[in-house]
Amino acid sequence: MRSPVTKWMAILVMGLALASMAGSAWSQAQPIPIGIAVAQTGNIAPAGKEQILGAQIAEEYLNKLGGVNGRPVKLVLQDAGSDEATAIDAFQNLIHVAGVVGIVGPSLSQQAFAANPLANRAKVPVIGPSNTAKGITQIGEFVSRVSAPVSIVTPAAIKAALGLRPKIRRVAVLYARDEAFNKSEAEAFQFAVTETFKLDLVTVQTFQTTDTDFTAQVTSVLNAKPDLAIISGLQTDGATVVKQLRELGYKGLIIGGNGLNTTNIFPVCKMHCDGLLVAQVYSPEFRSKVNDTFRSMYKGRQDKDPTQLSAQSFTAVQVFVEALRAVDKKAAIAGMDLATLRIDLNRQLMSGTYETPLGEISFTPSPGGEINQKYSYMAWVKMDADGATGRFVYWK
Ligand code: 1QQ
Repeated sequence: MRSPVTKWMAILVMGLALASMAGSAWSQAQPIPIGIAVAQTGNIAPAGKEQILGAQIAEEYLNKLGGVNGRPVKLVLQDAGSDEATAIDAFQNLIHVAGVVGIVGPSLSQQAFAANPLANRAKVPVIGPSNTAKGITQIGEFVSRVSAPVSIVTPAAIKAALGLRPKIRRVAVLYARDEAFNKSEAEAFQFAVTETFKLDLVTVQTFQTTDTDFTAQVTSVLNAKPDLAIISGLQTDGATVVKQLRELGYKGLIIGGNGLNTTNIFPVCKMHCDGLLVAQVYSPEFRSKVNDTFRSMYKGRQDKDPTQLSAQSFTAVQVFVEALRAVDKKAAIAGMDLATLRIDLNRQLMSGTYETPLGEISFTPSPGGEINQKYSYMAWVKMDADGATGRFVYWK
């Protein structure tokens, strides 16, 4: 293993070499590097896997269509881990060593608040594939996201729950207090409960994403007698809260936040996942040319429908590639230095409109970068009789 000092020396030397390259024009045949800095390790790695798959399908699909006007793109994968330090390292590497034109990542909002400022200072465009906390795009003008923020998604889930059970009045919220995303999402849920829908917030319980026993919180929730429980956690902790709520006798509806928006929860809450409501900004059933193709390419690899996380990372890569094509048409990328290309690419991507698996999307004007998206959905979890496998069932 290399020592940290040796590692950073190597990065510095390679970075200097790249900096001198950045001044010269790109060769025509060179694939265009796009950085993918999502979780390959740590507690959110299962989400990162889905994101990498979506990005790789986009790479294959877009290169088959000619890449950037004849020149292929190439994903550069760098493990952003599940913490801030690893995400920062990944960003440094992609920006200064790999010389990517832009970055898709990181997986968590918590990491984005730490790593995105580096990219913003270096004038490297970052597209958040799954960062939903309030304040992400305010990090700077080089930061955008294809993930709808919590303020949009959370009221839709409560509205759907009320549609199913109009008599709901008493609401409990449980959330992970150690993640920026969960704090933001829980705040948005609470606002929707008390202000938008004028319901009674009967208890708010917090936990840590590393916790495994939620008996104390669940007991407090049961004592408060809610008819709706809302959980904002990540995959394993969030699904364990669902499981323990049911095991201890909770019978009401449960809404899961974006952290539970994955089939990876099924092995954790098993049959207790059944009936869980999760708001969606992607549906595999959305009919369009690009989504039909994405869905069938995904099914070819996984034998199941794509998840929102995969669709969003596909979309982020697609946005980069379509914006690169547009930049190249205005002034050939082949004659451009990397620093100029990154700035032009950011400007271009923010102003485009894209037909993606998420539907038609665009971004709020600079320095906005917030996604404009037409469609949203609700889904509930339907587990199979064996309690081991299941699926999300969508409705509009
Ligand atoms: C965020 C999220 C996570 C659930 C993405 C994996 O929404 O961190 O903002």
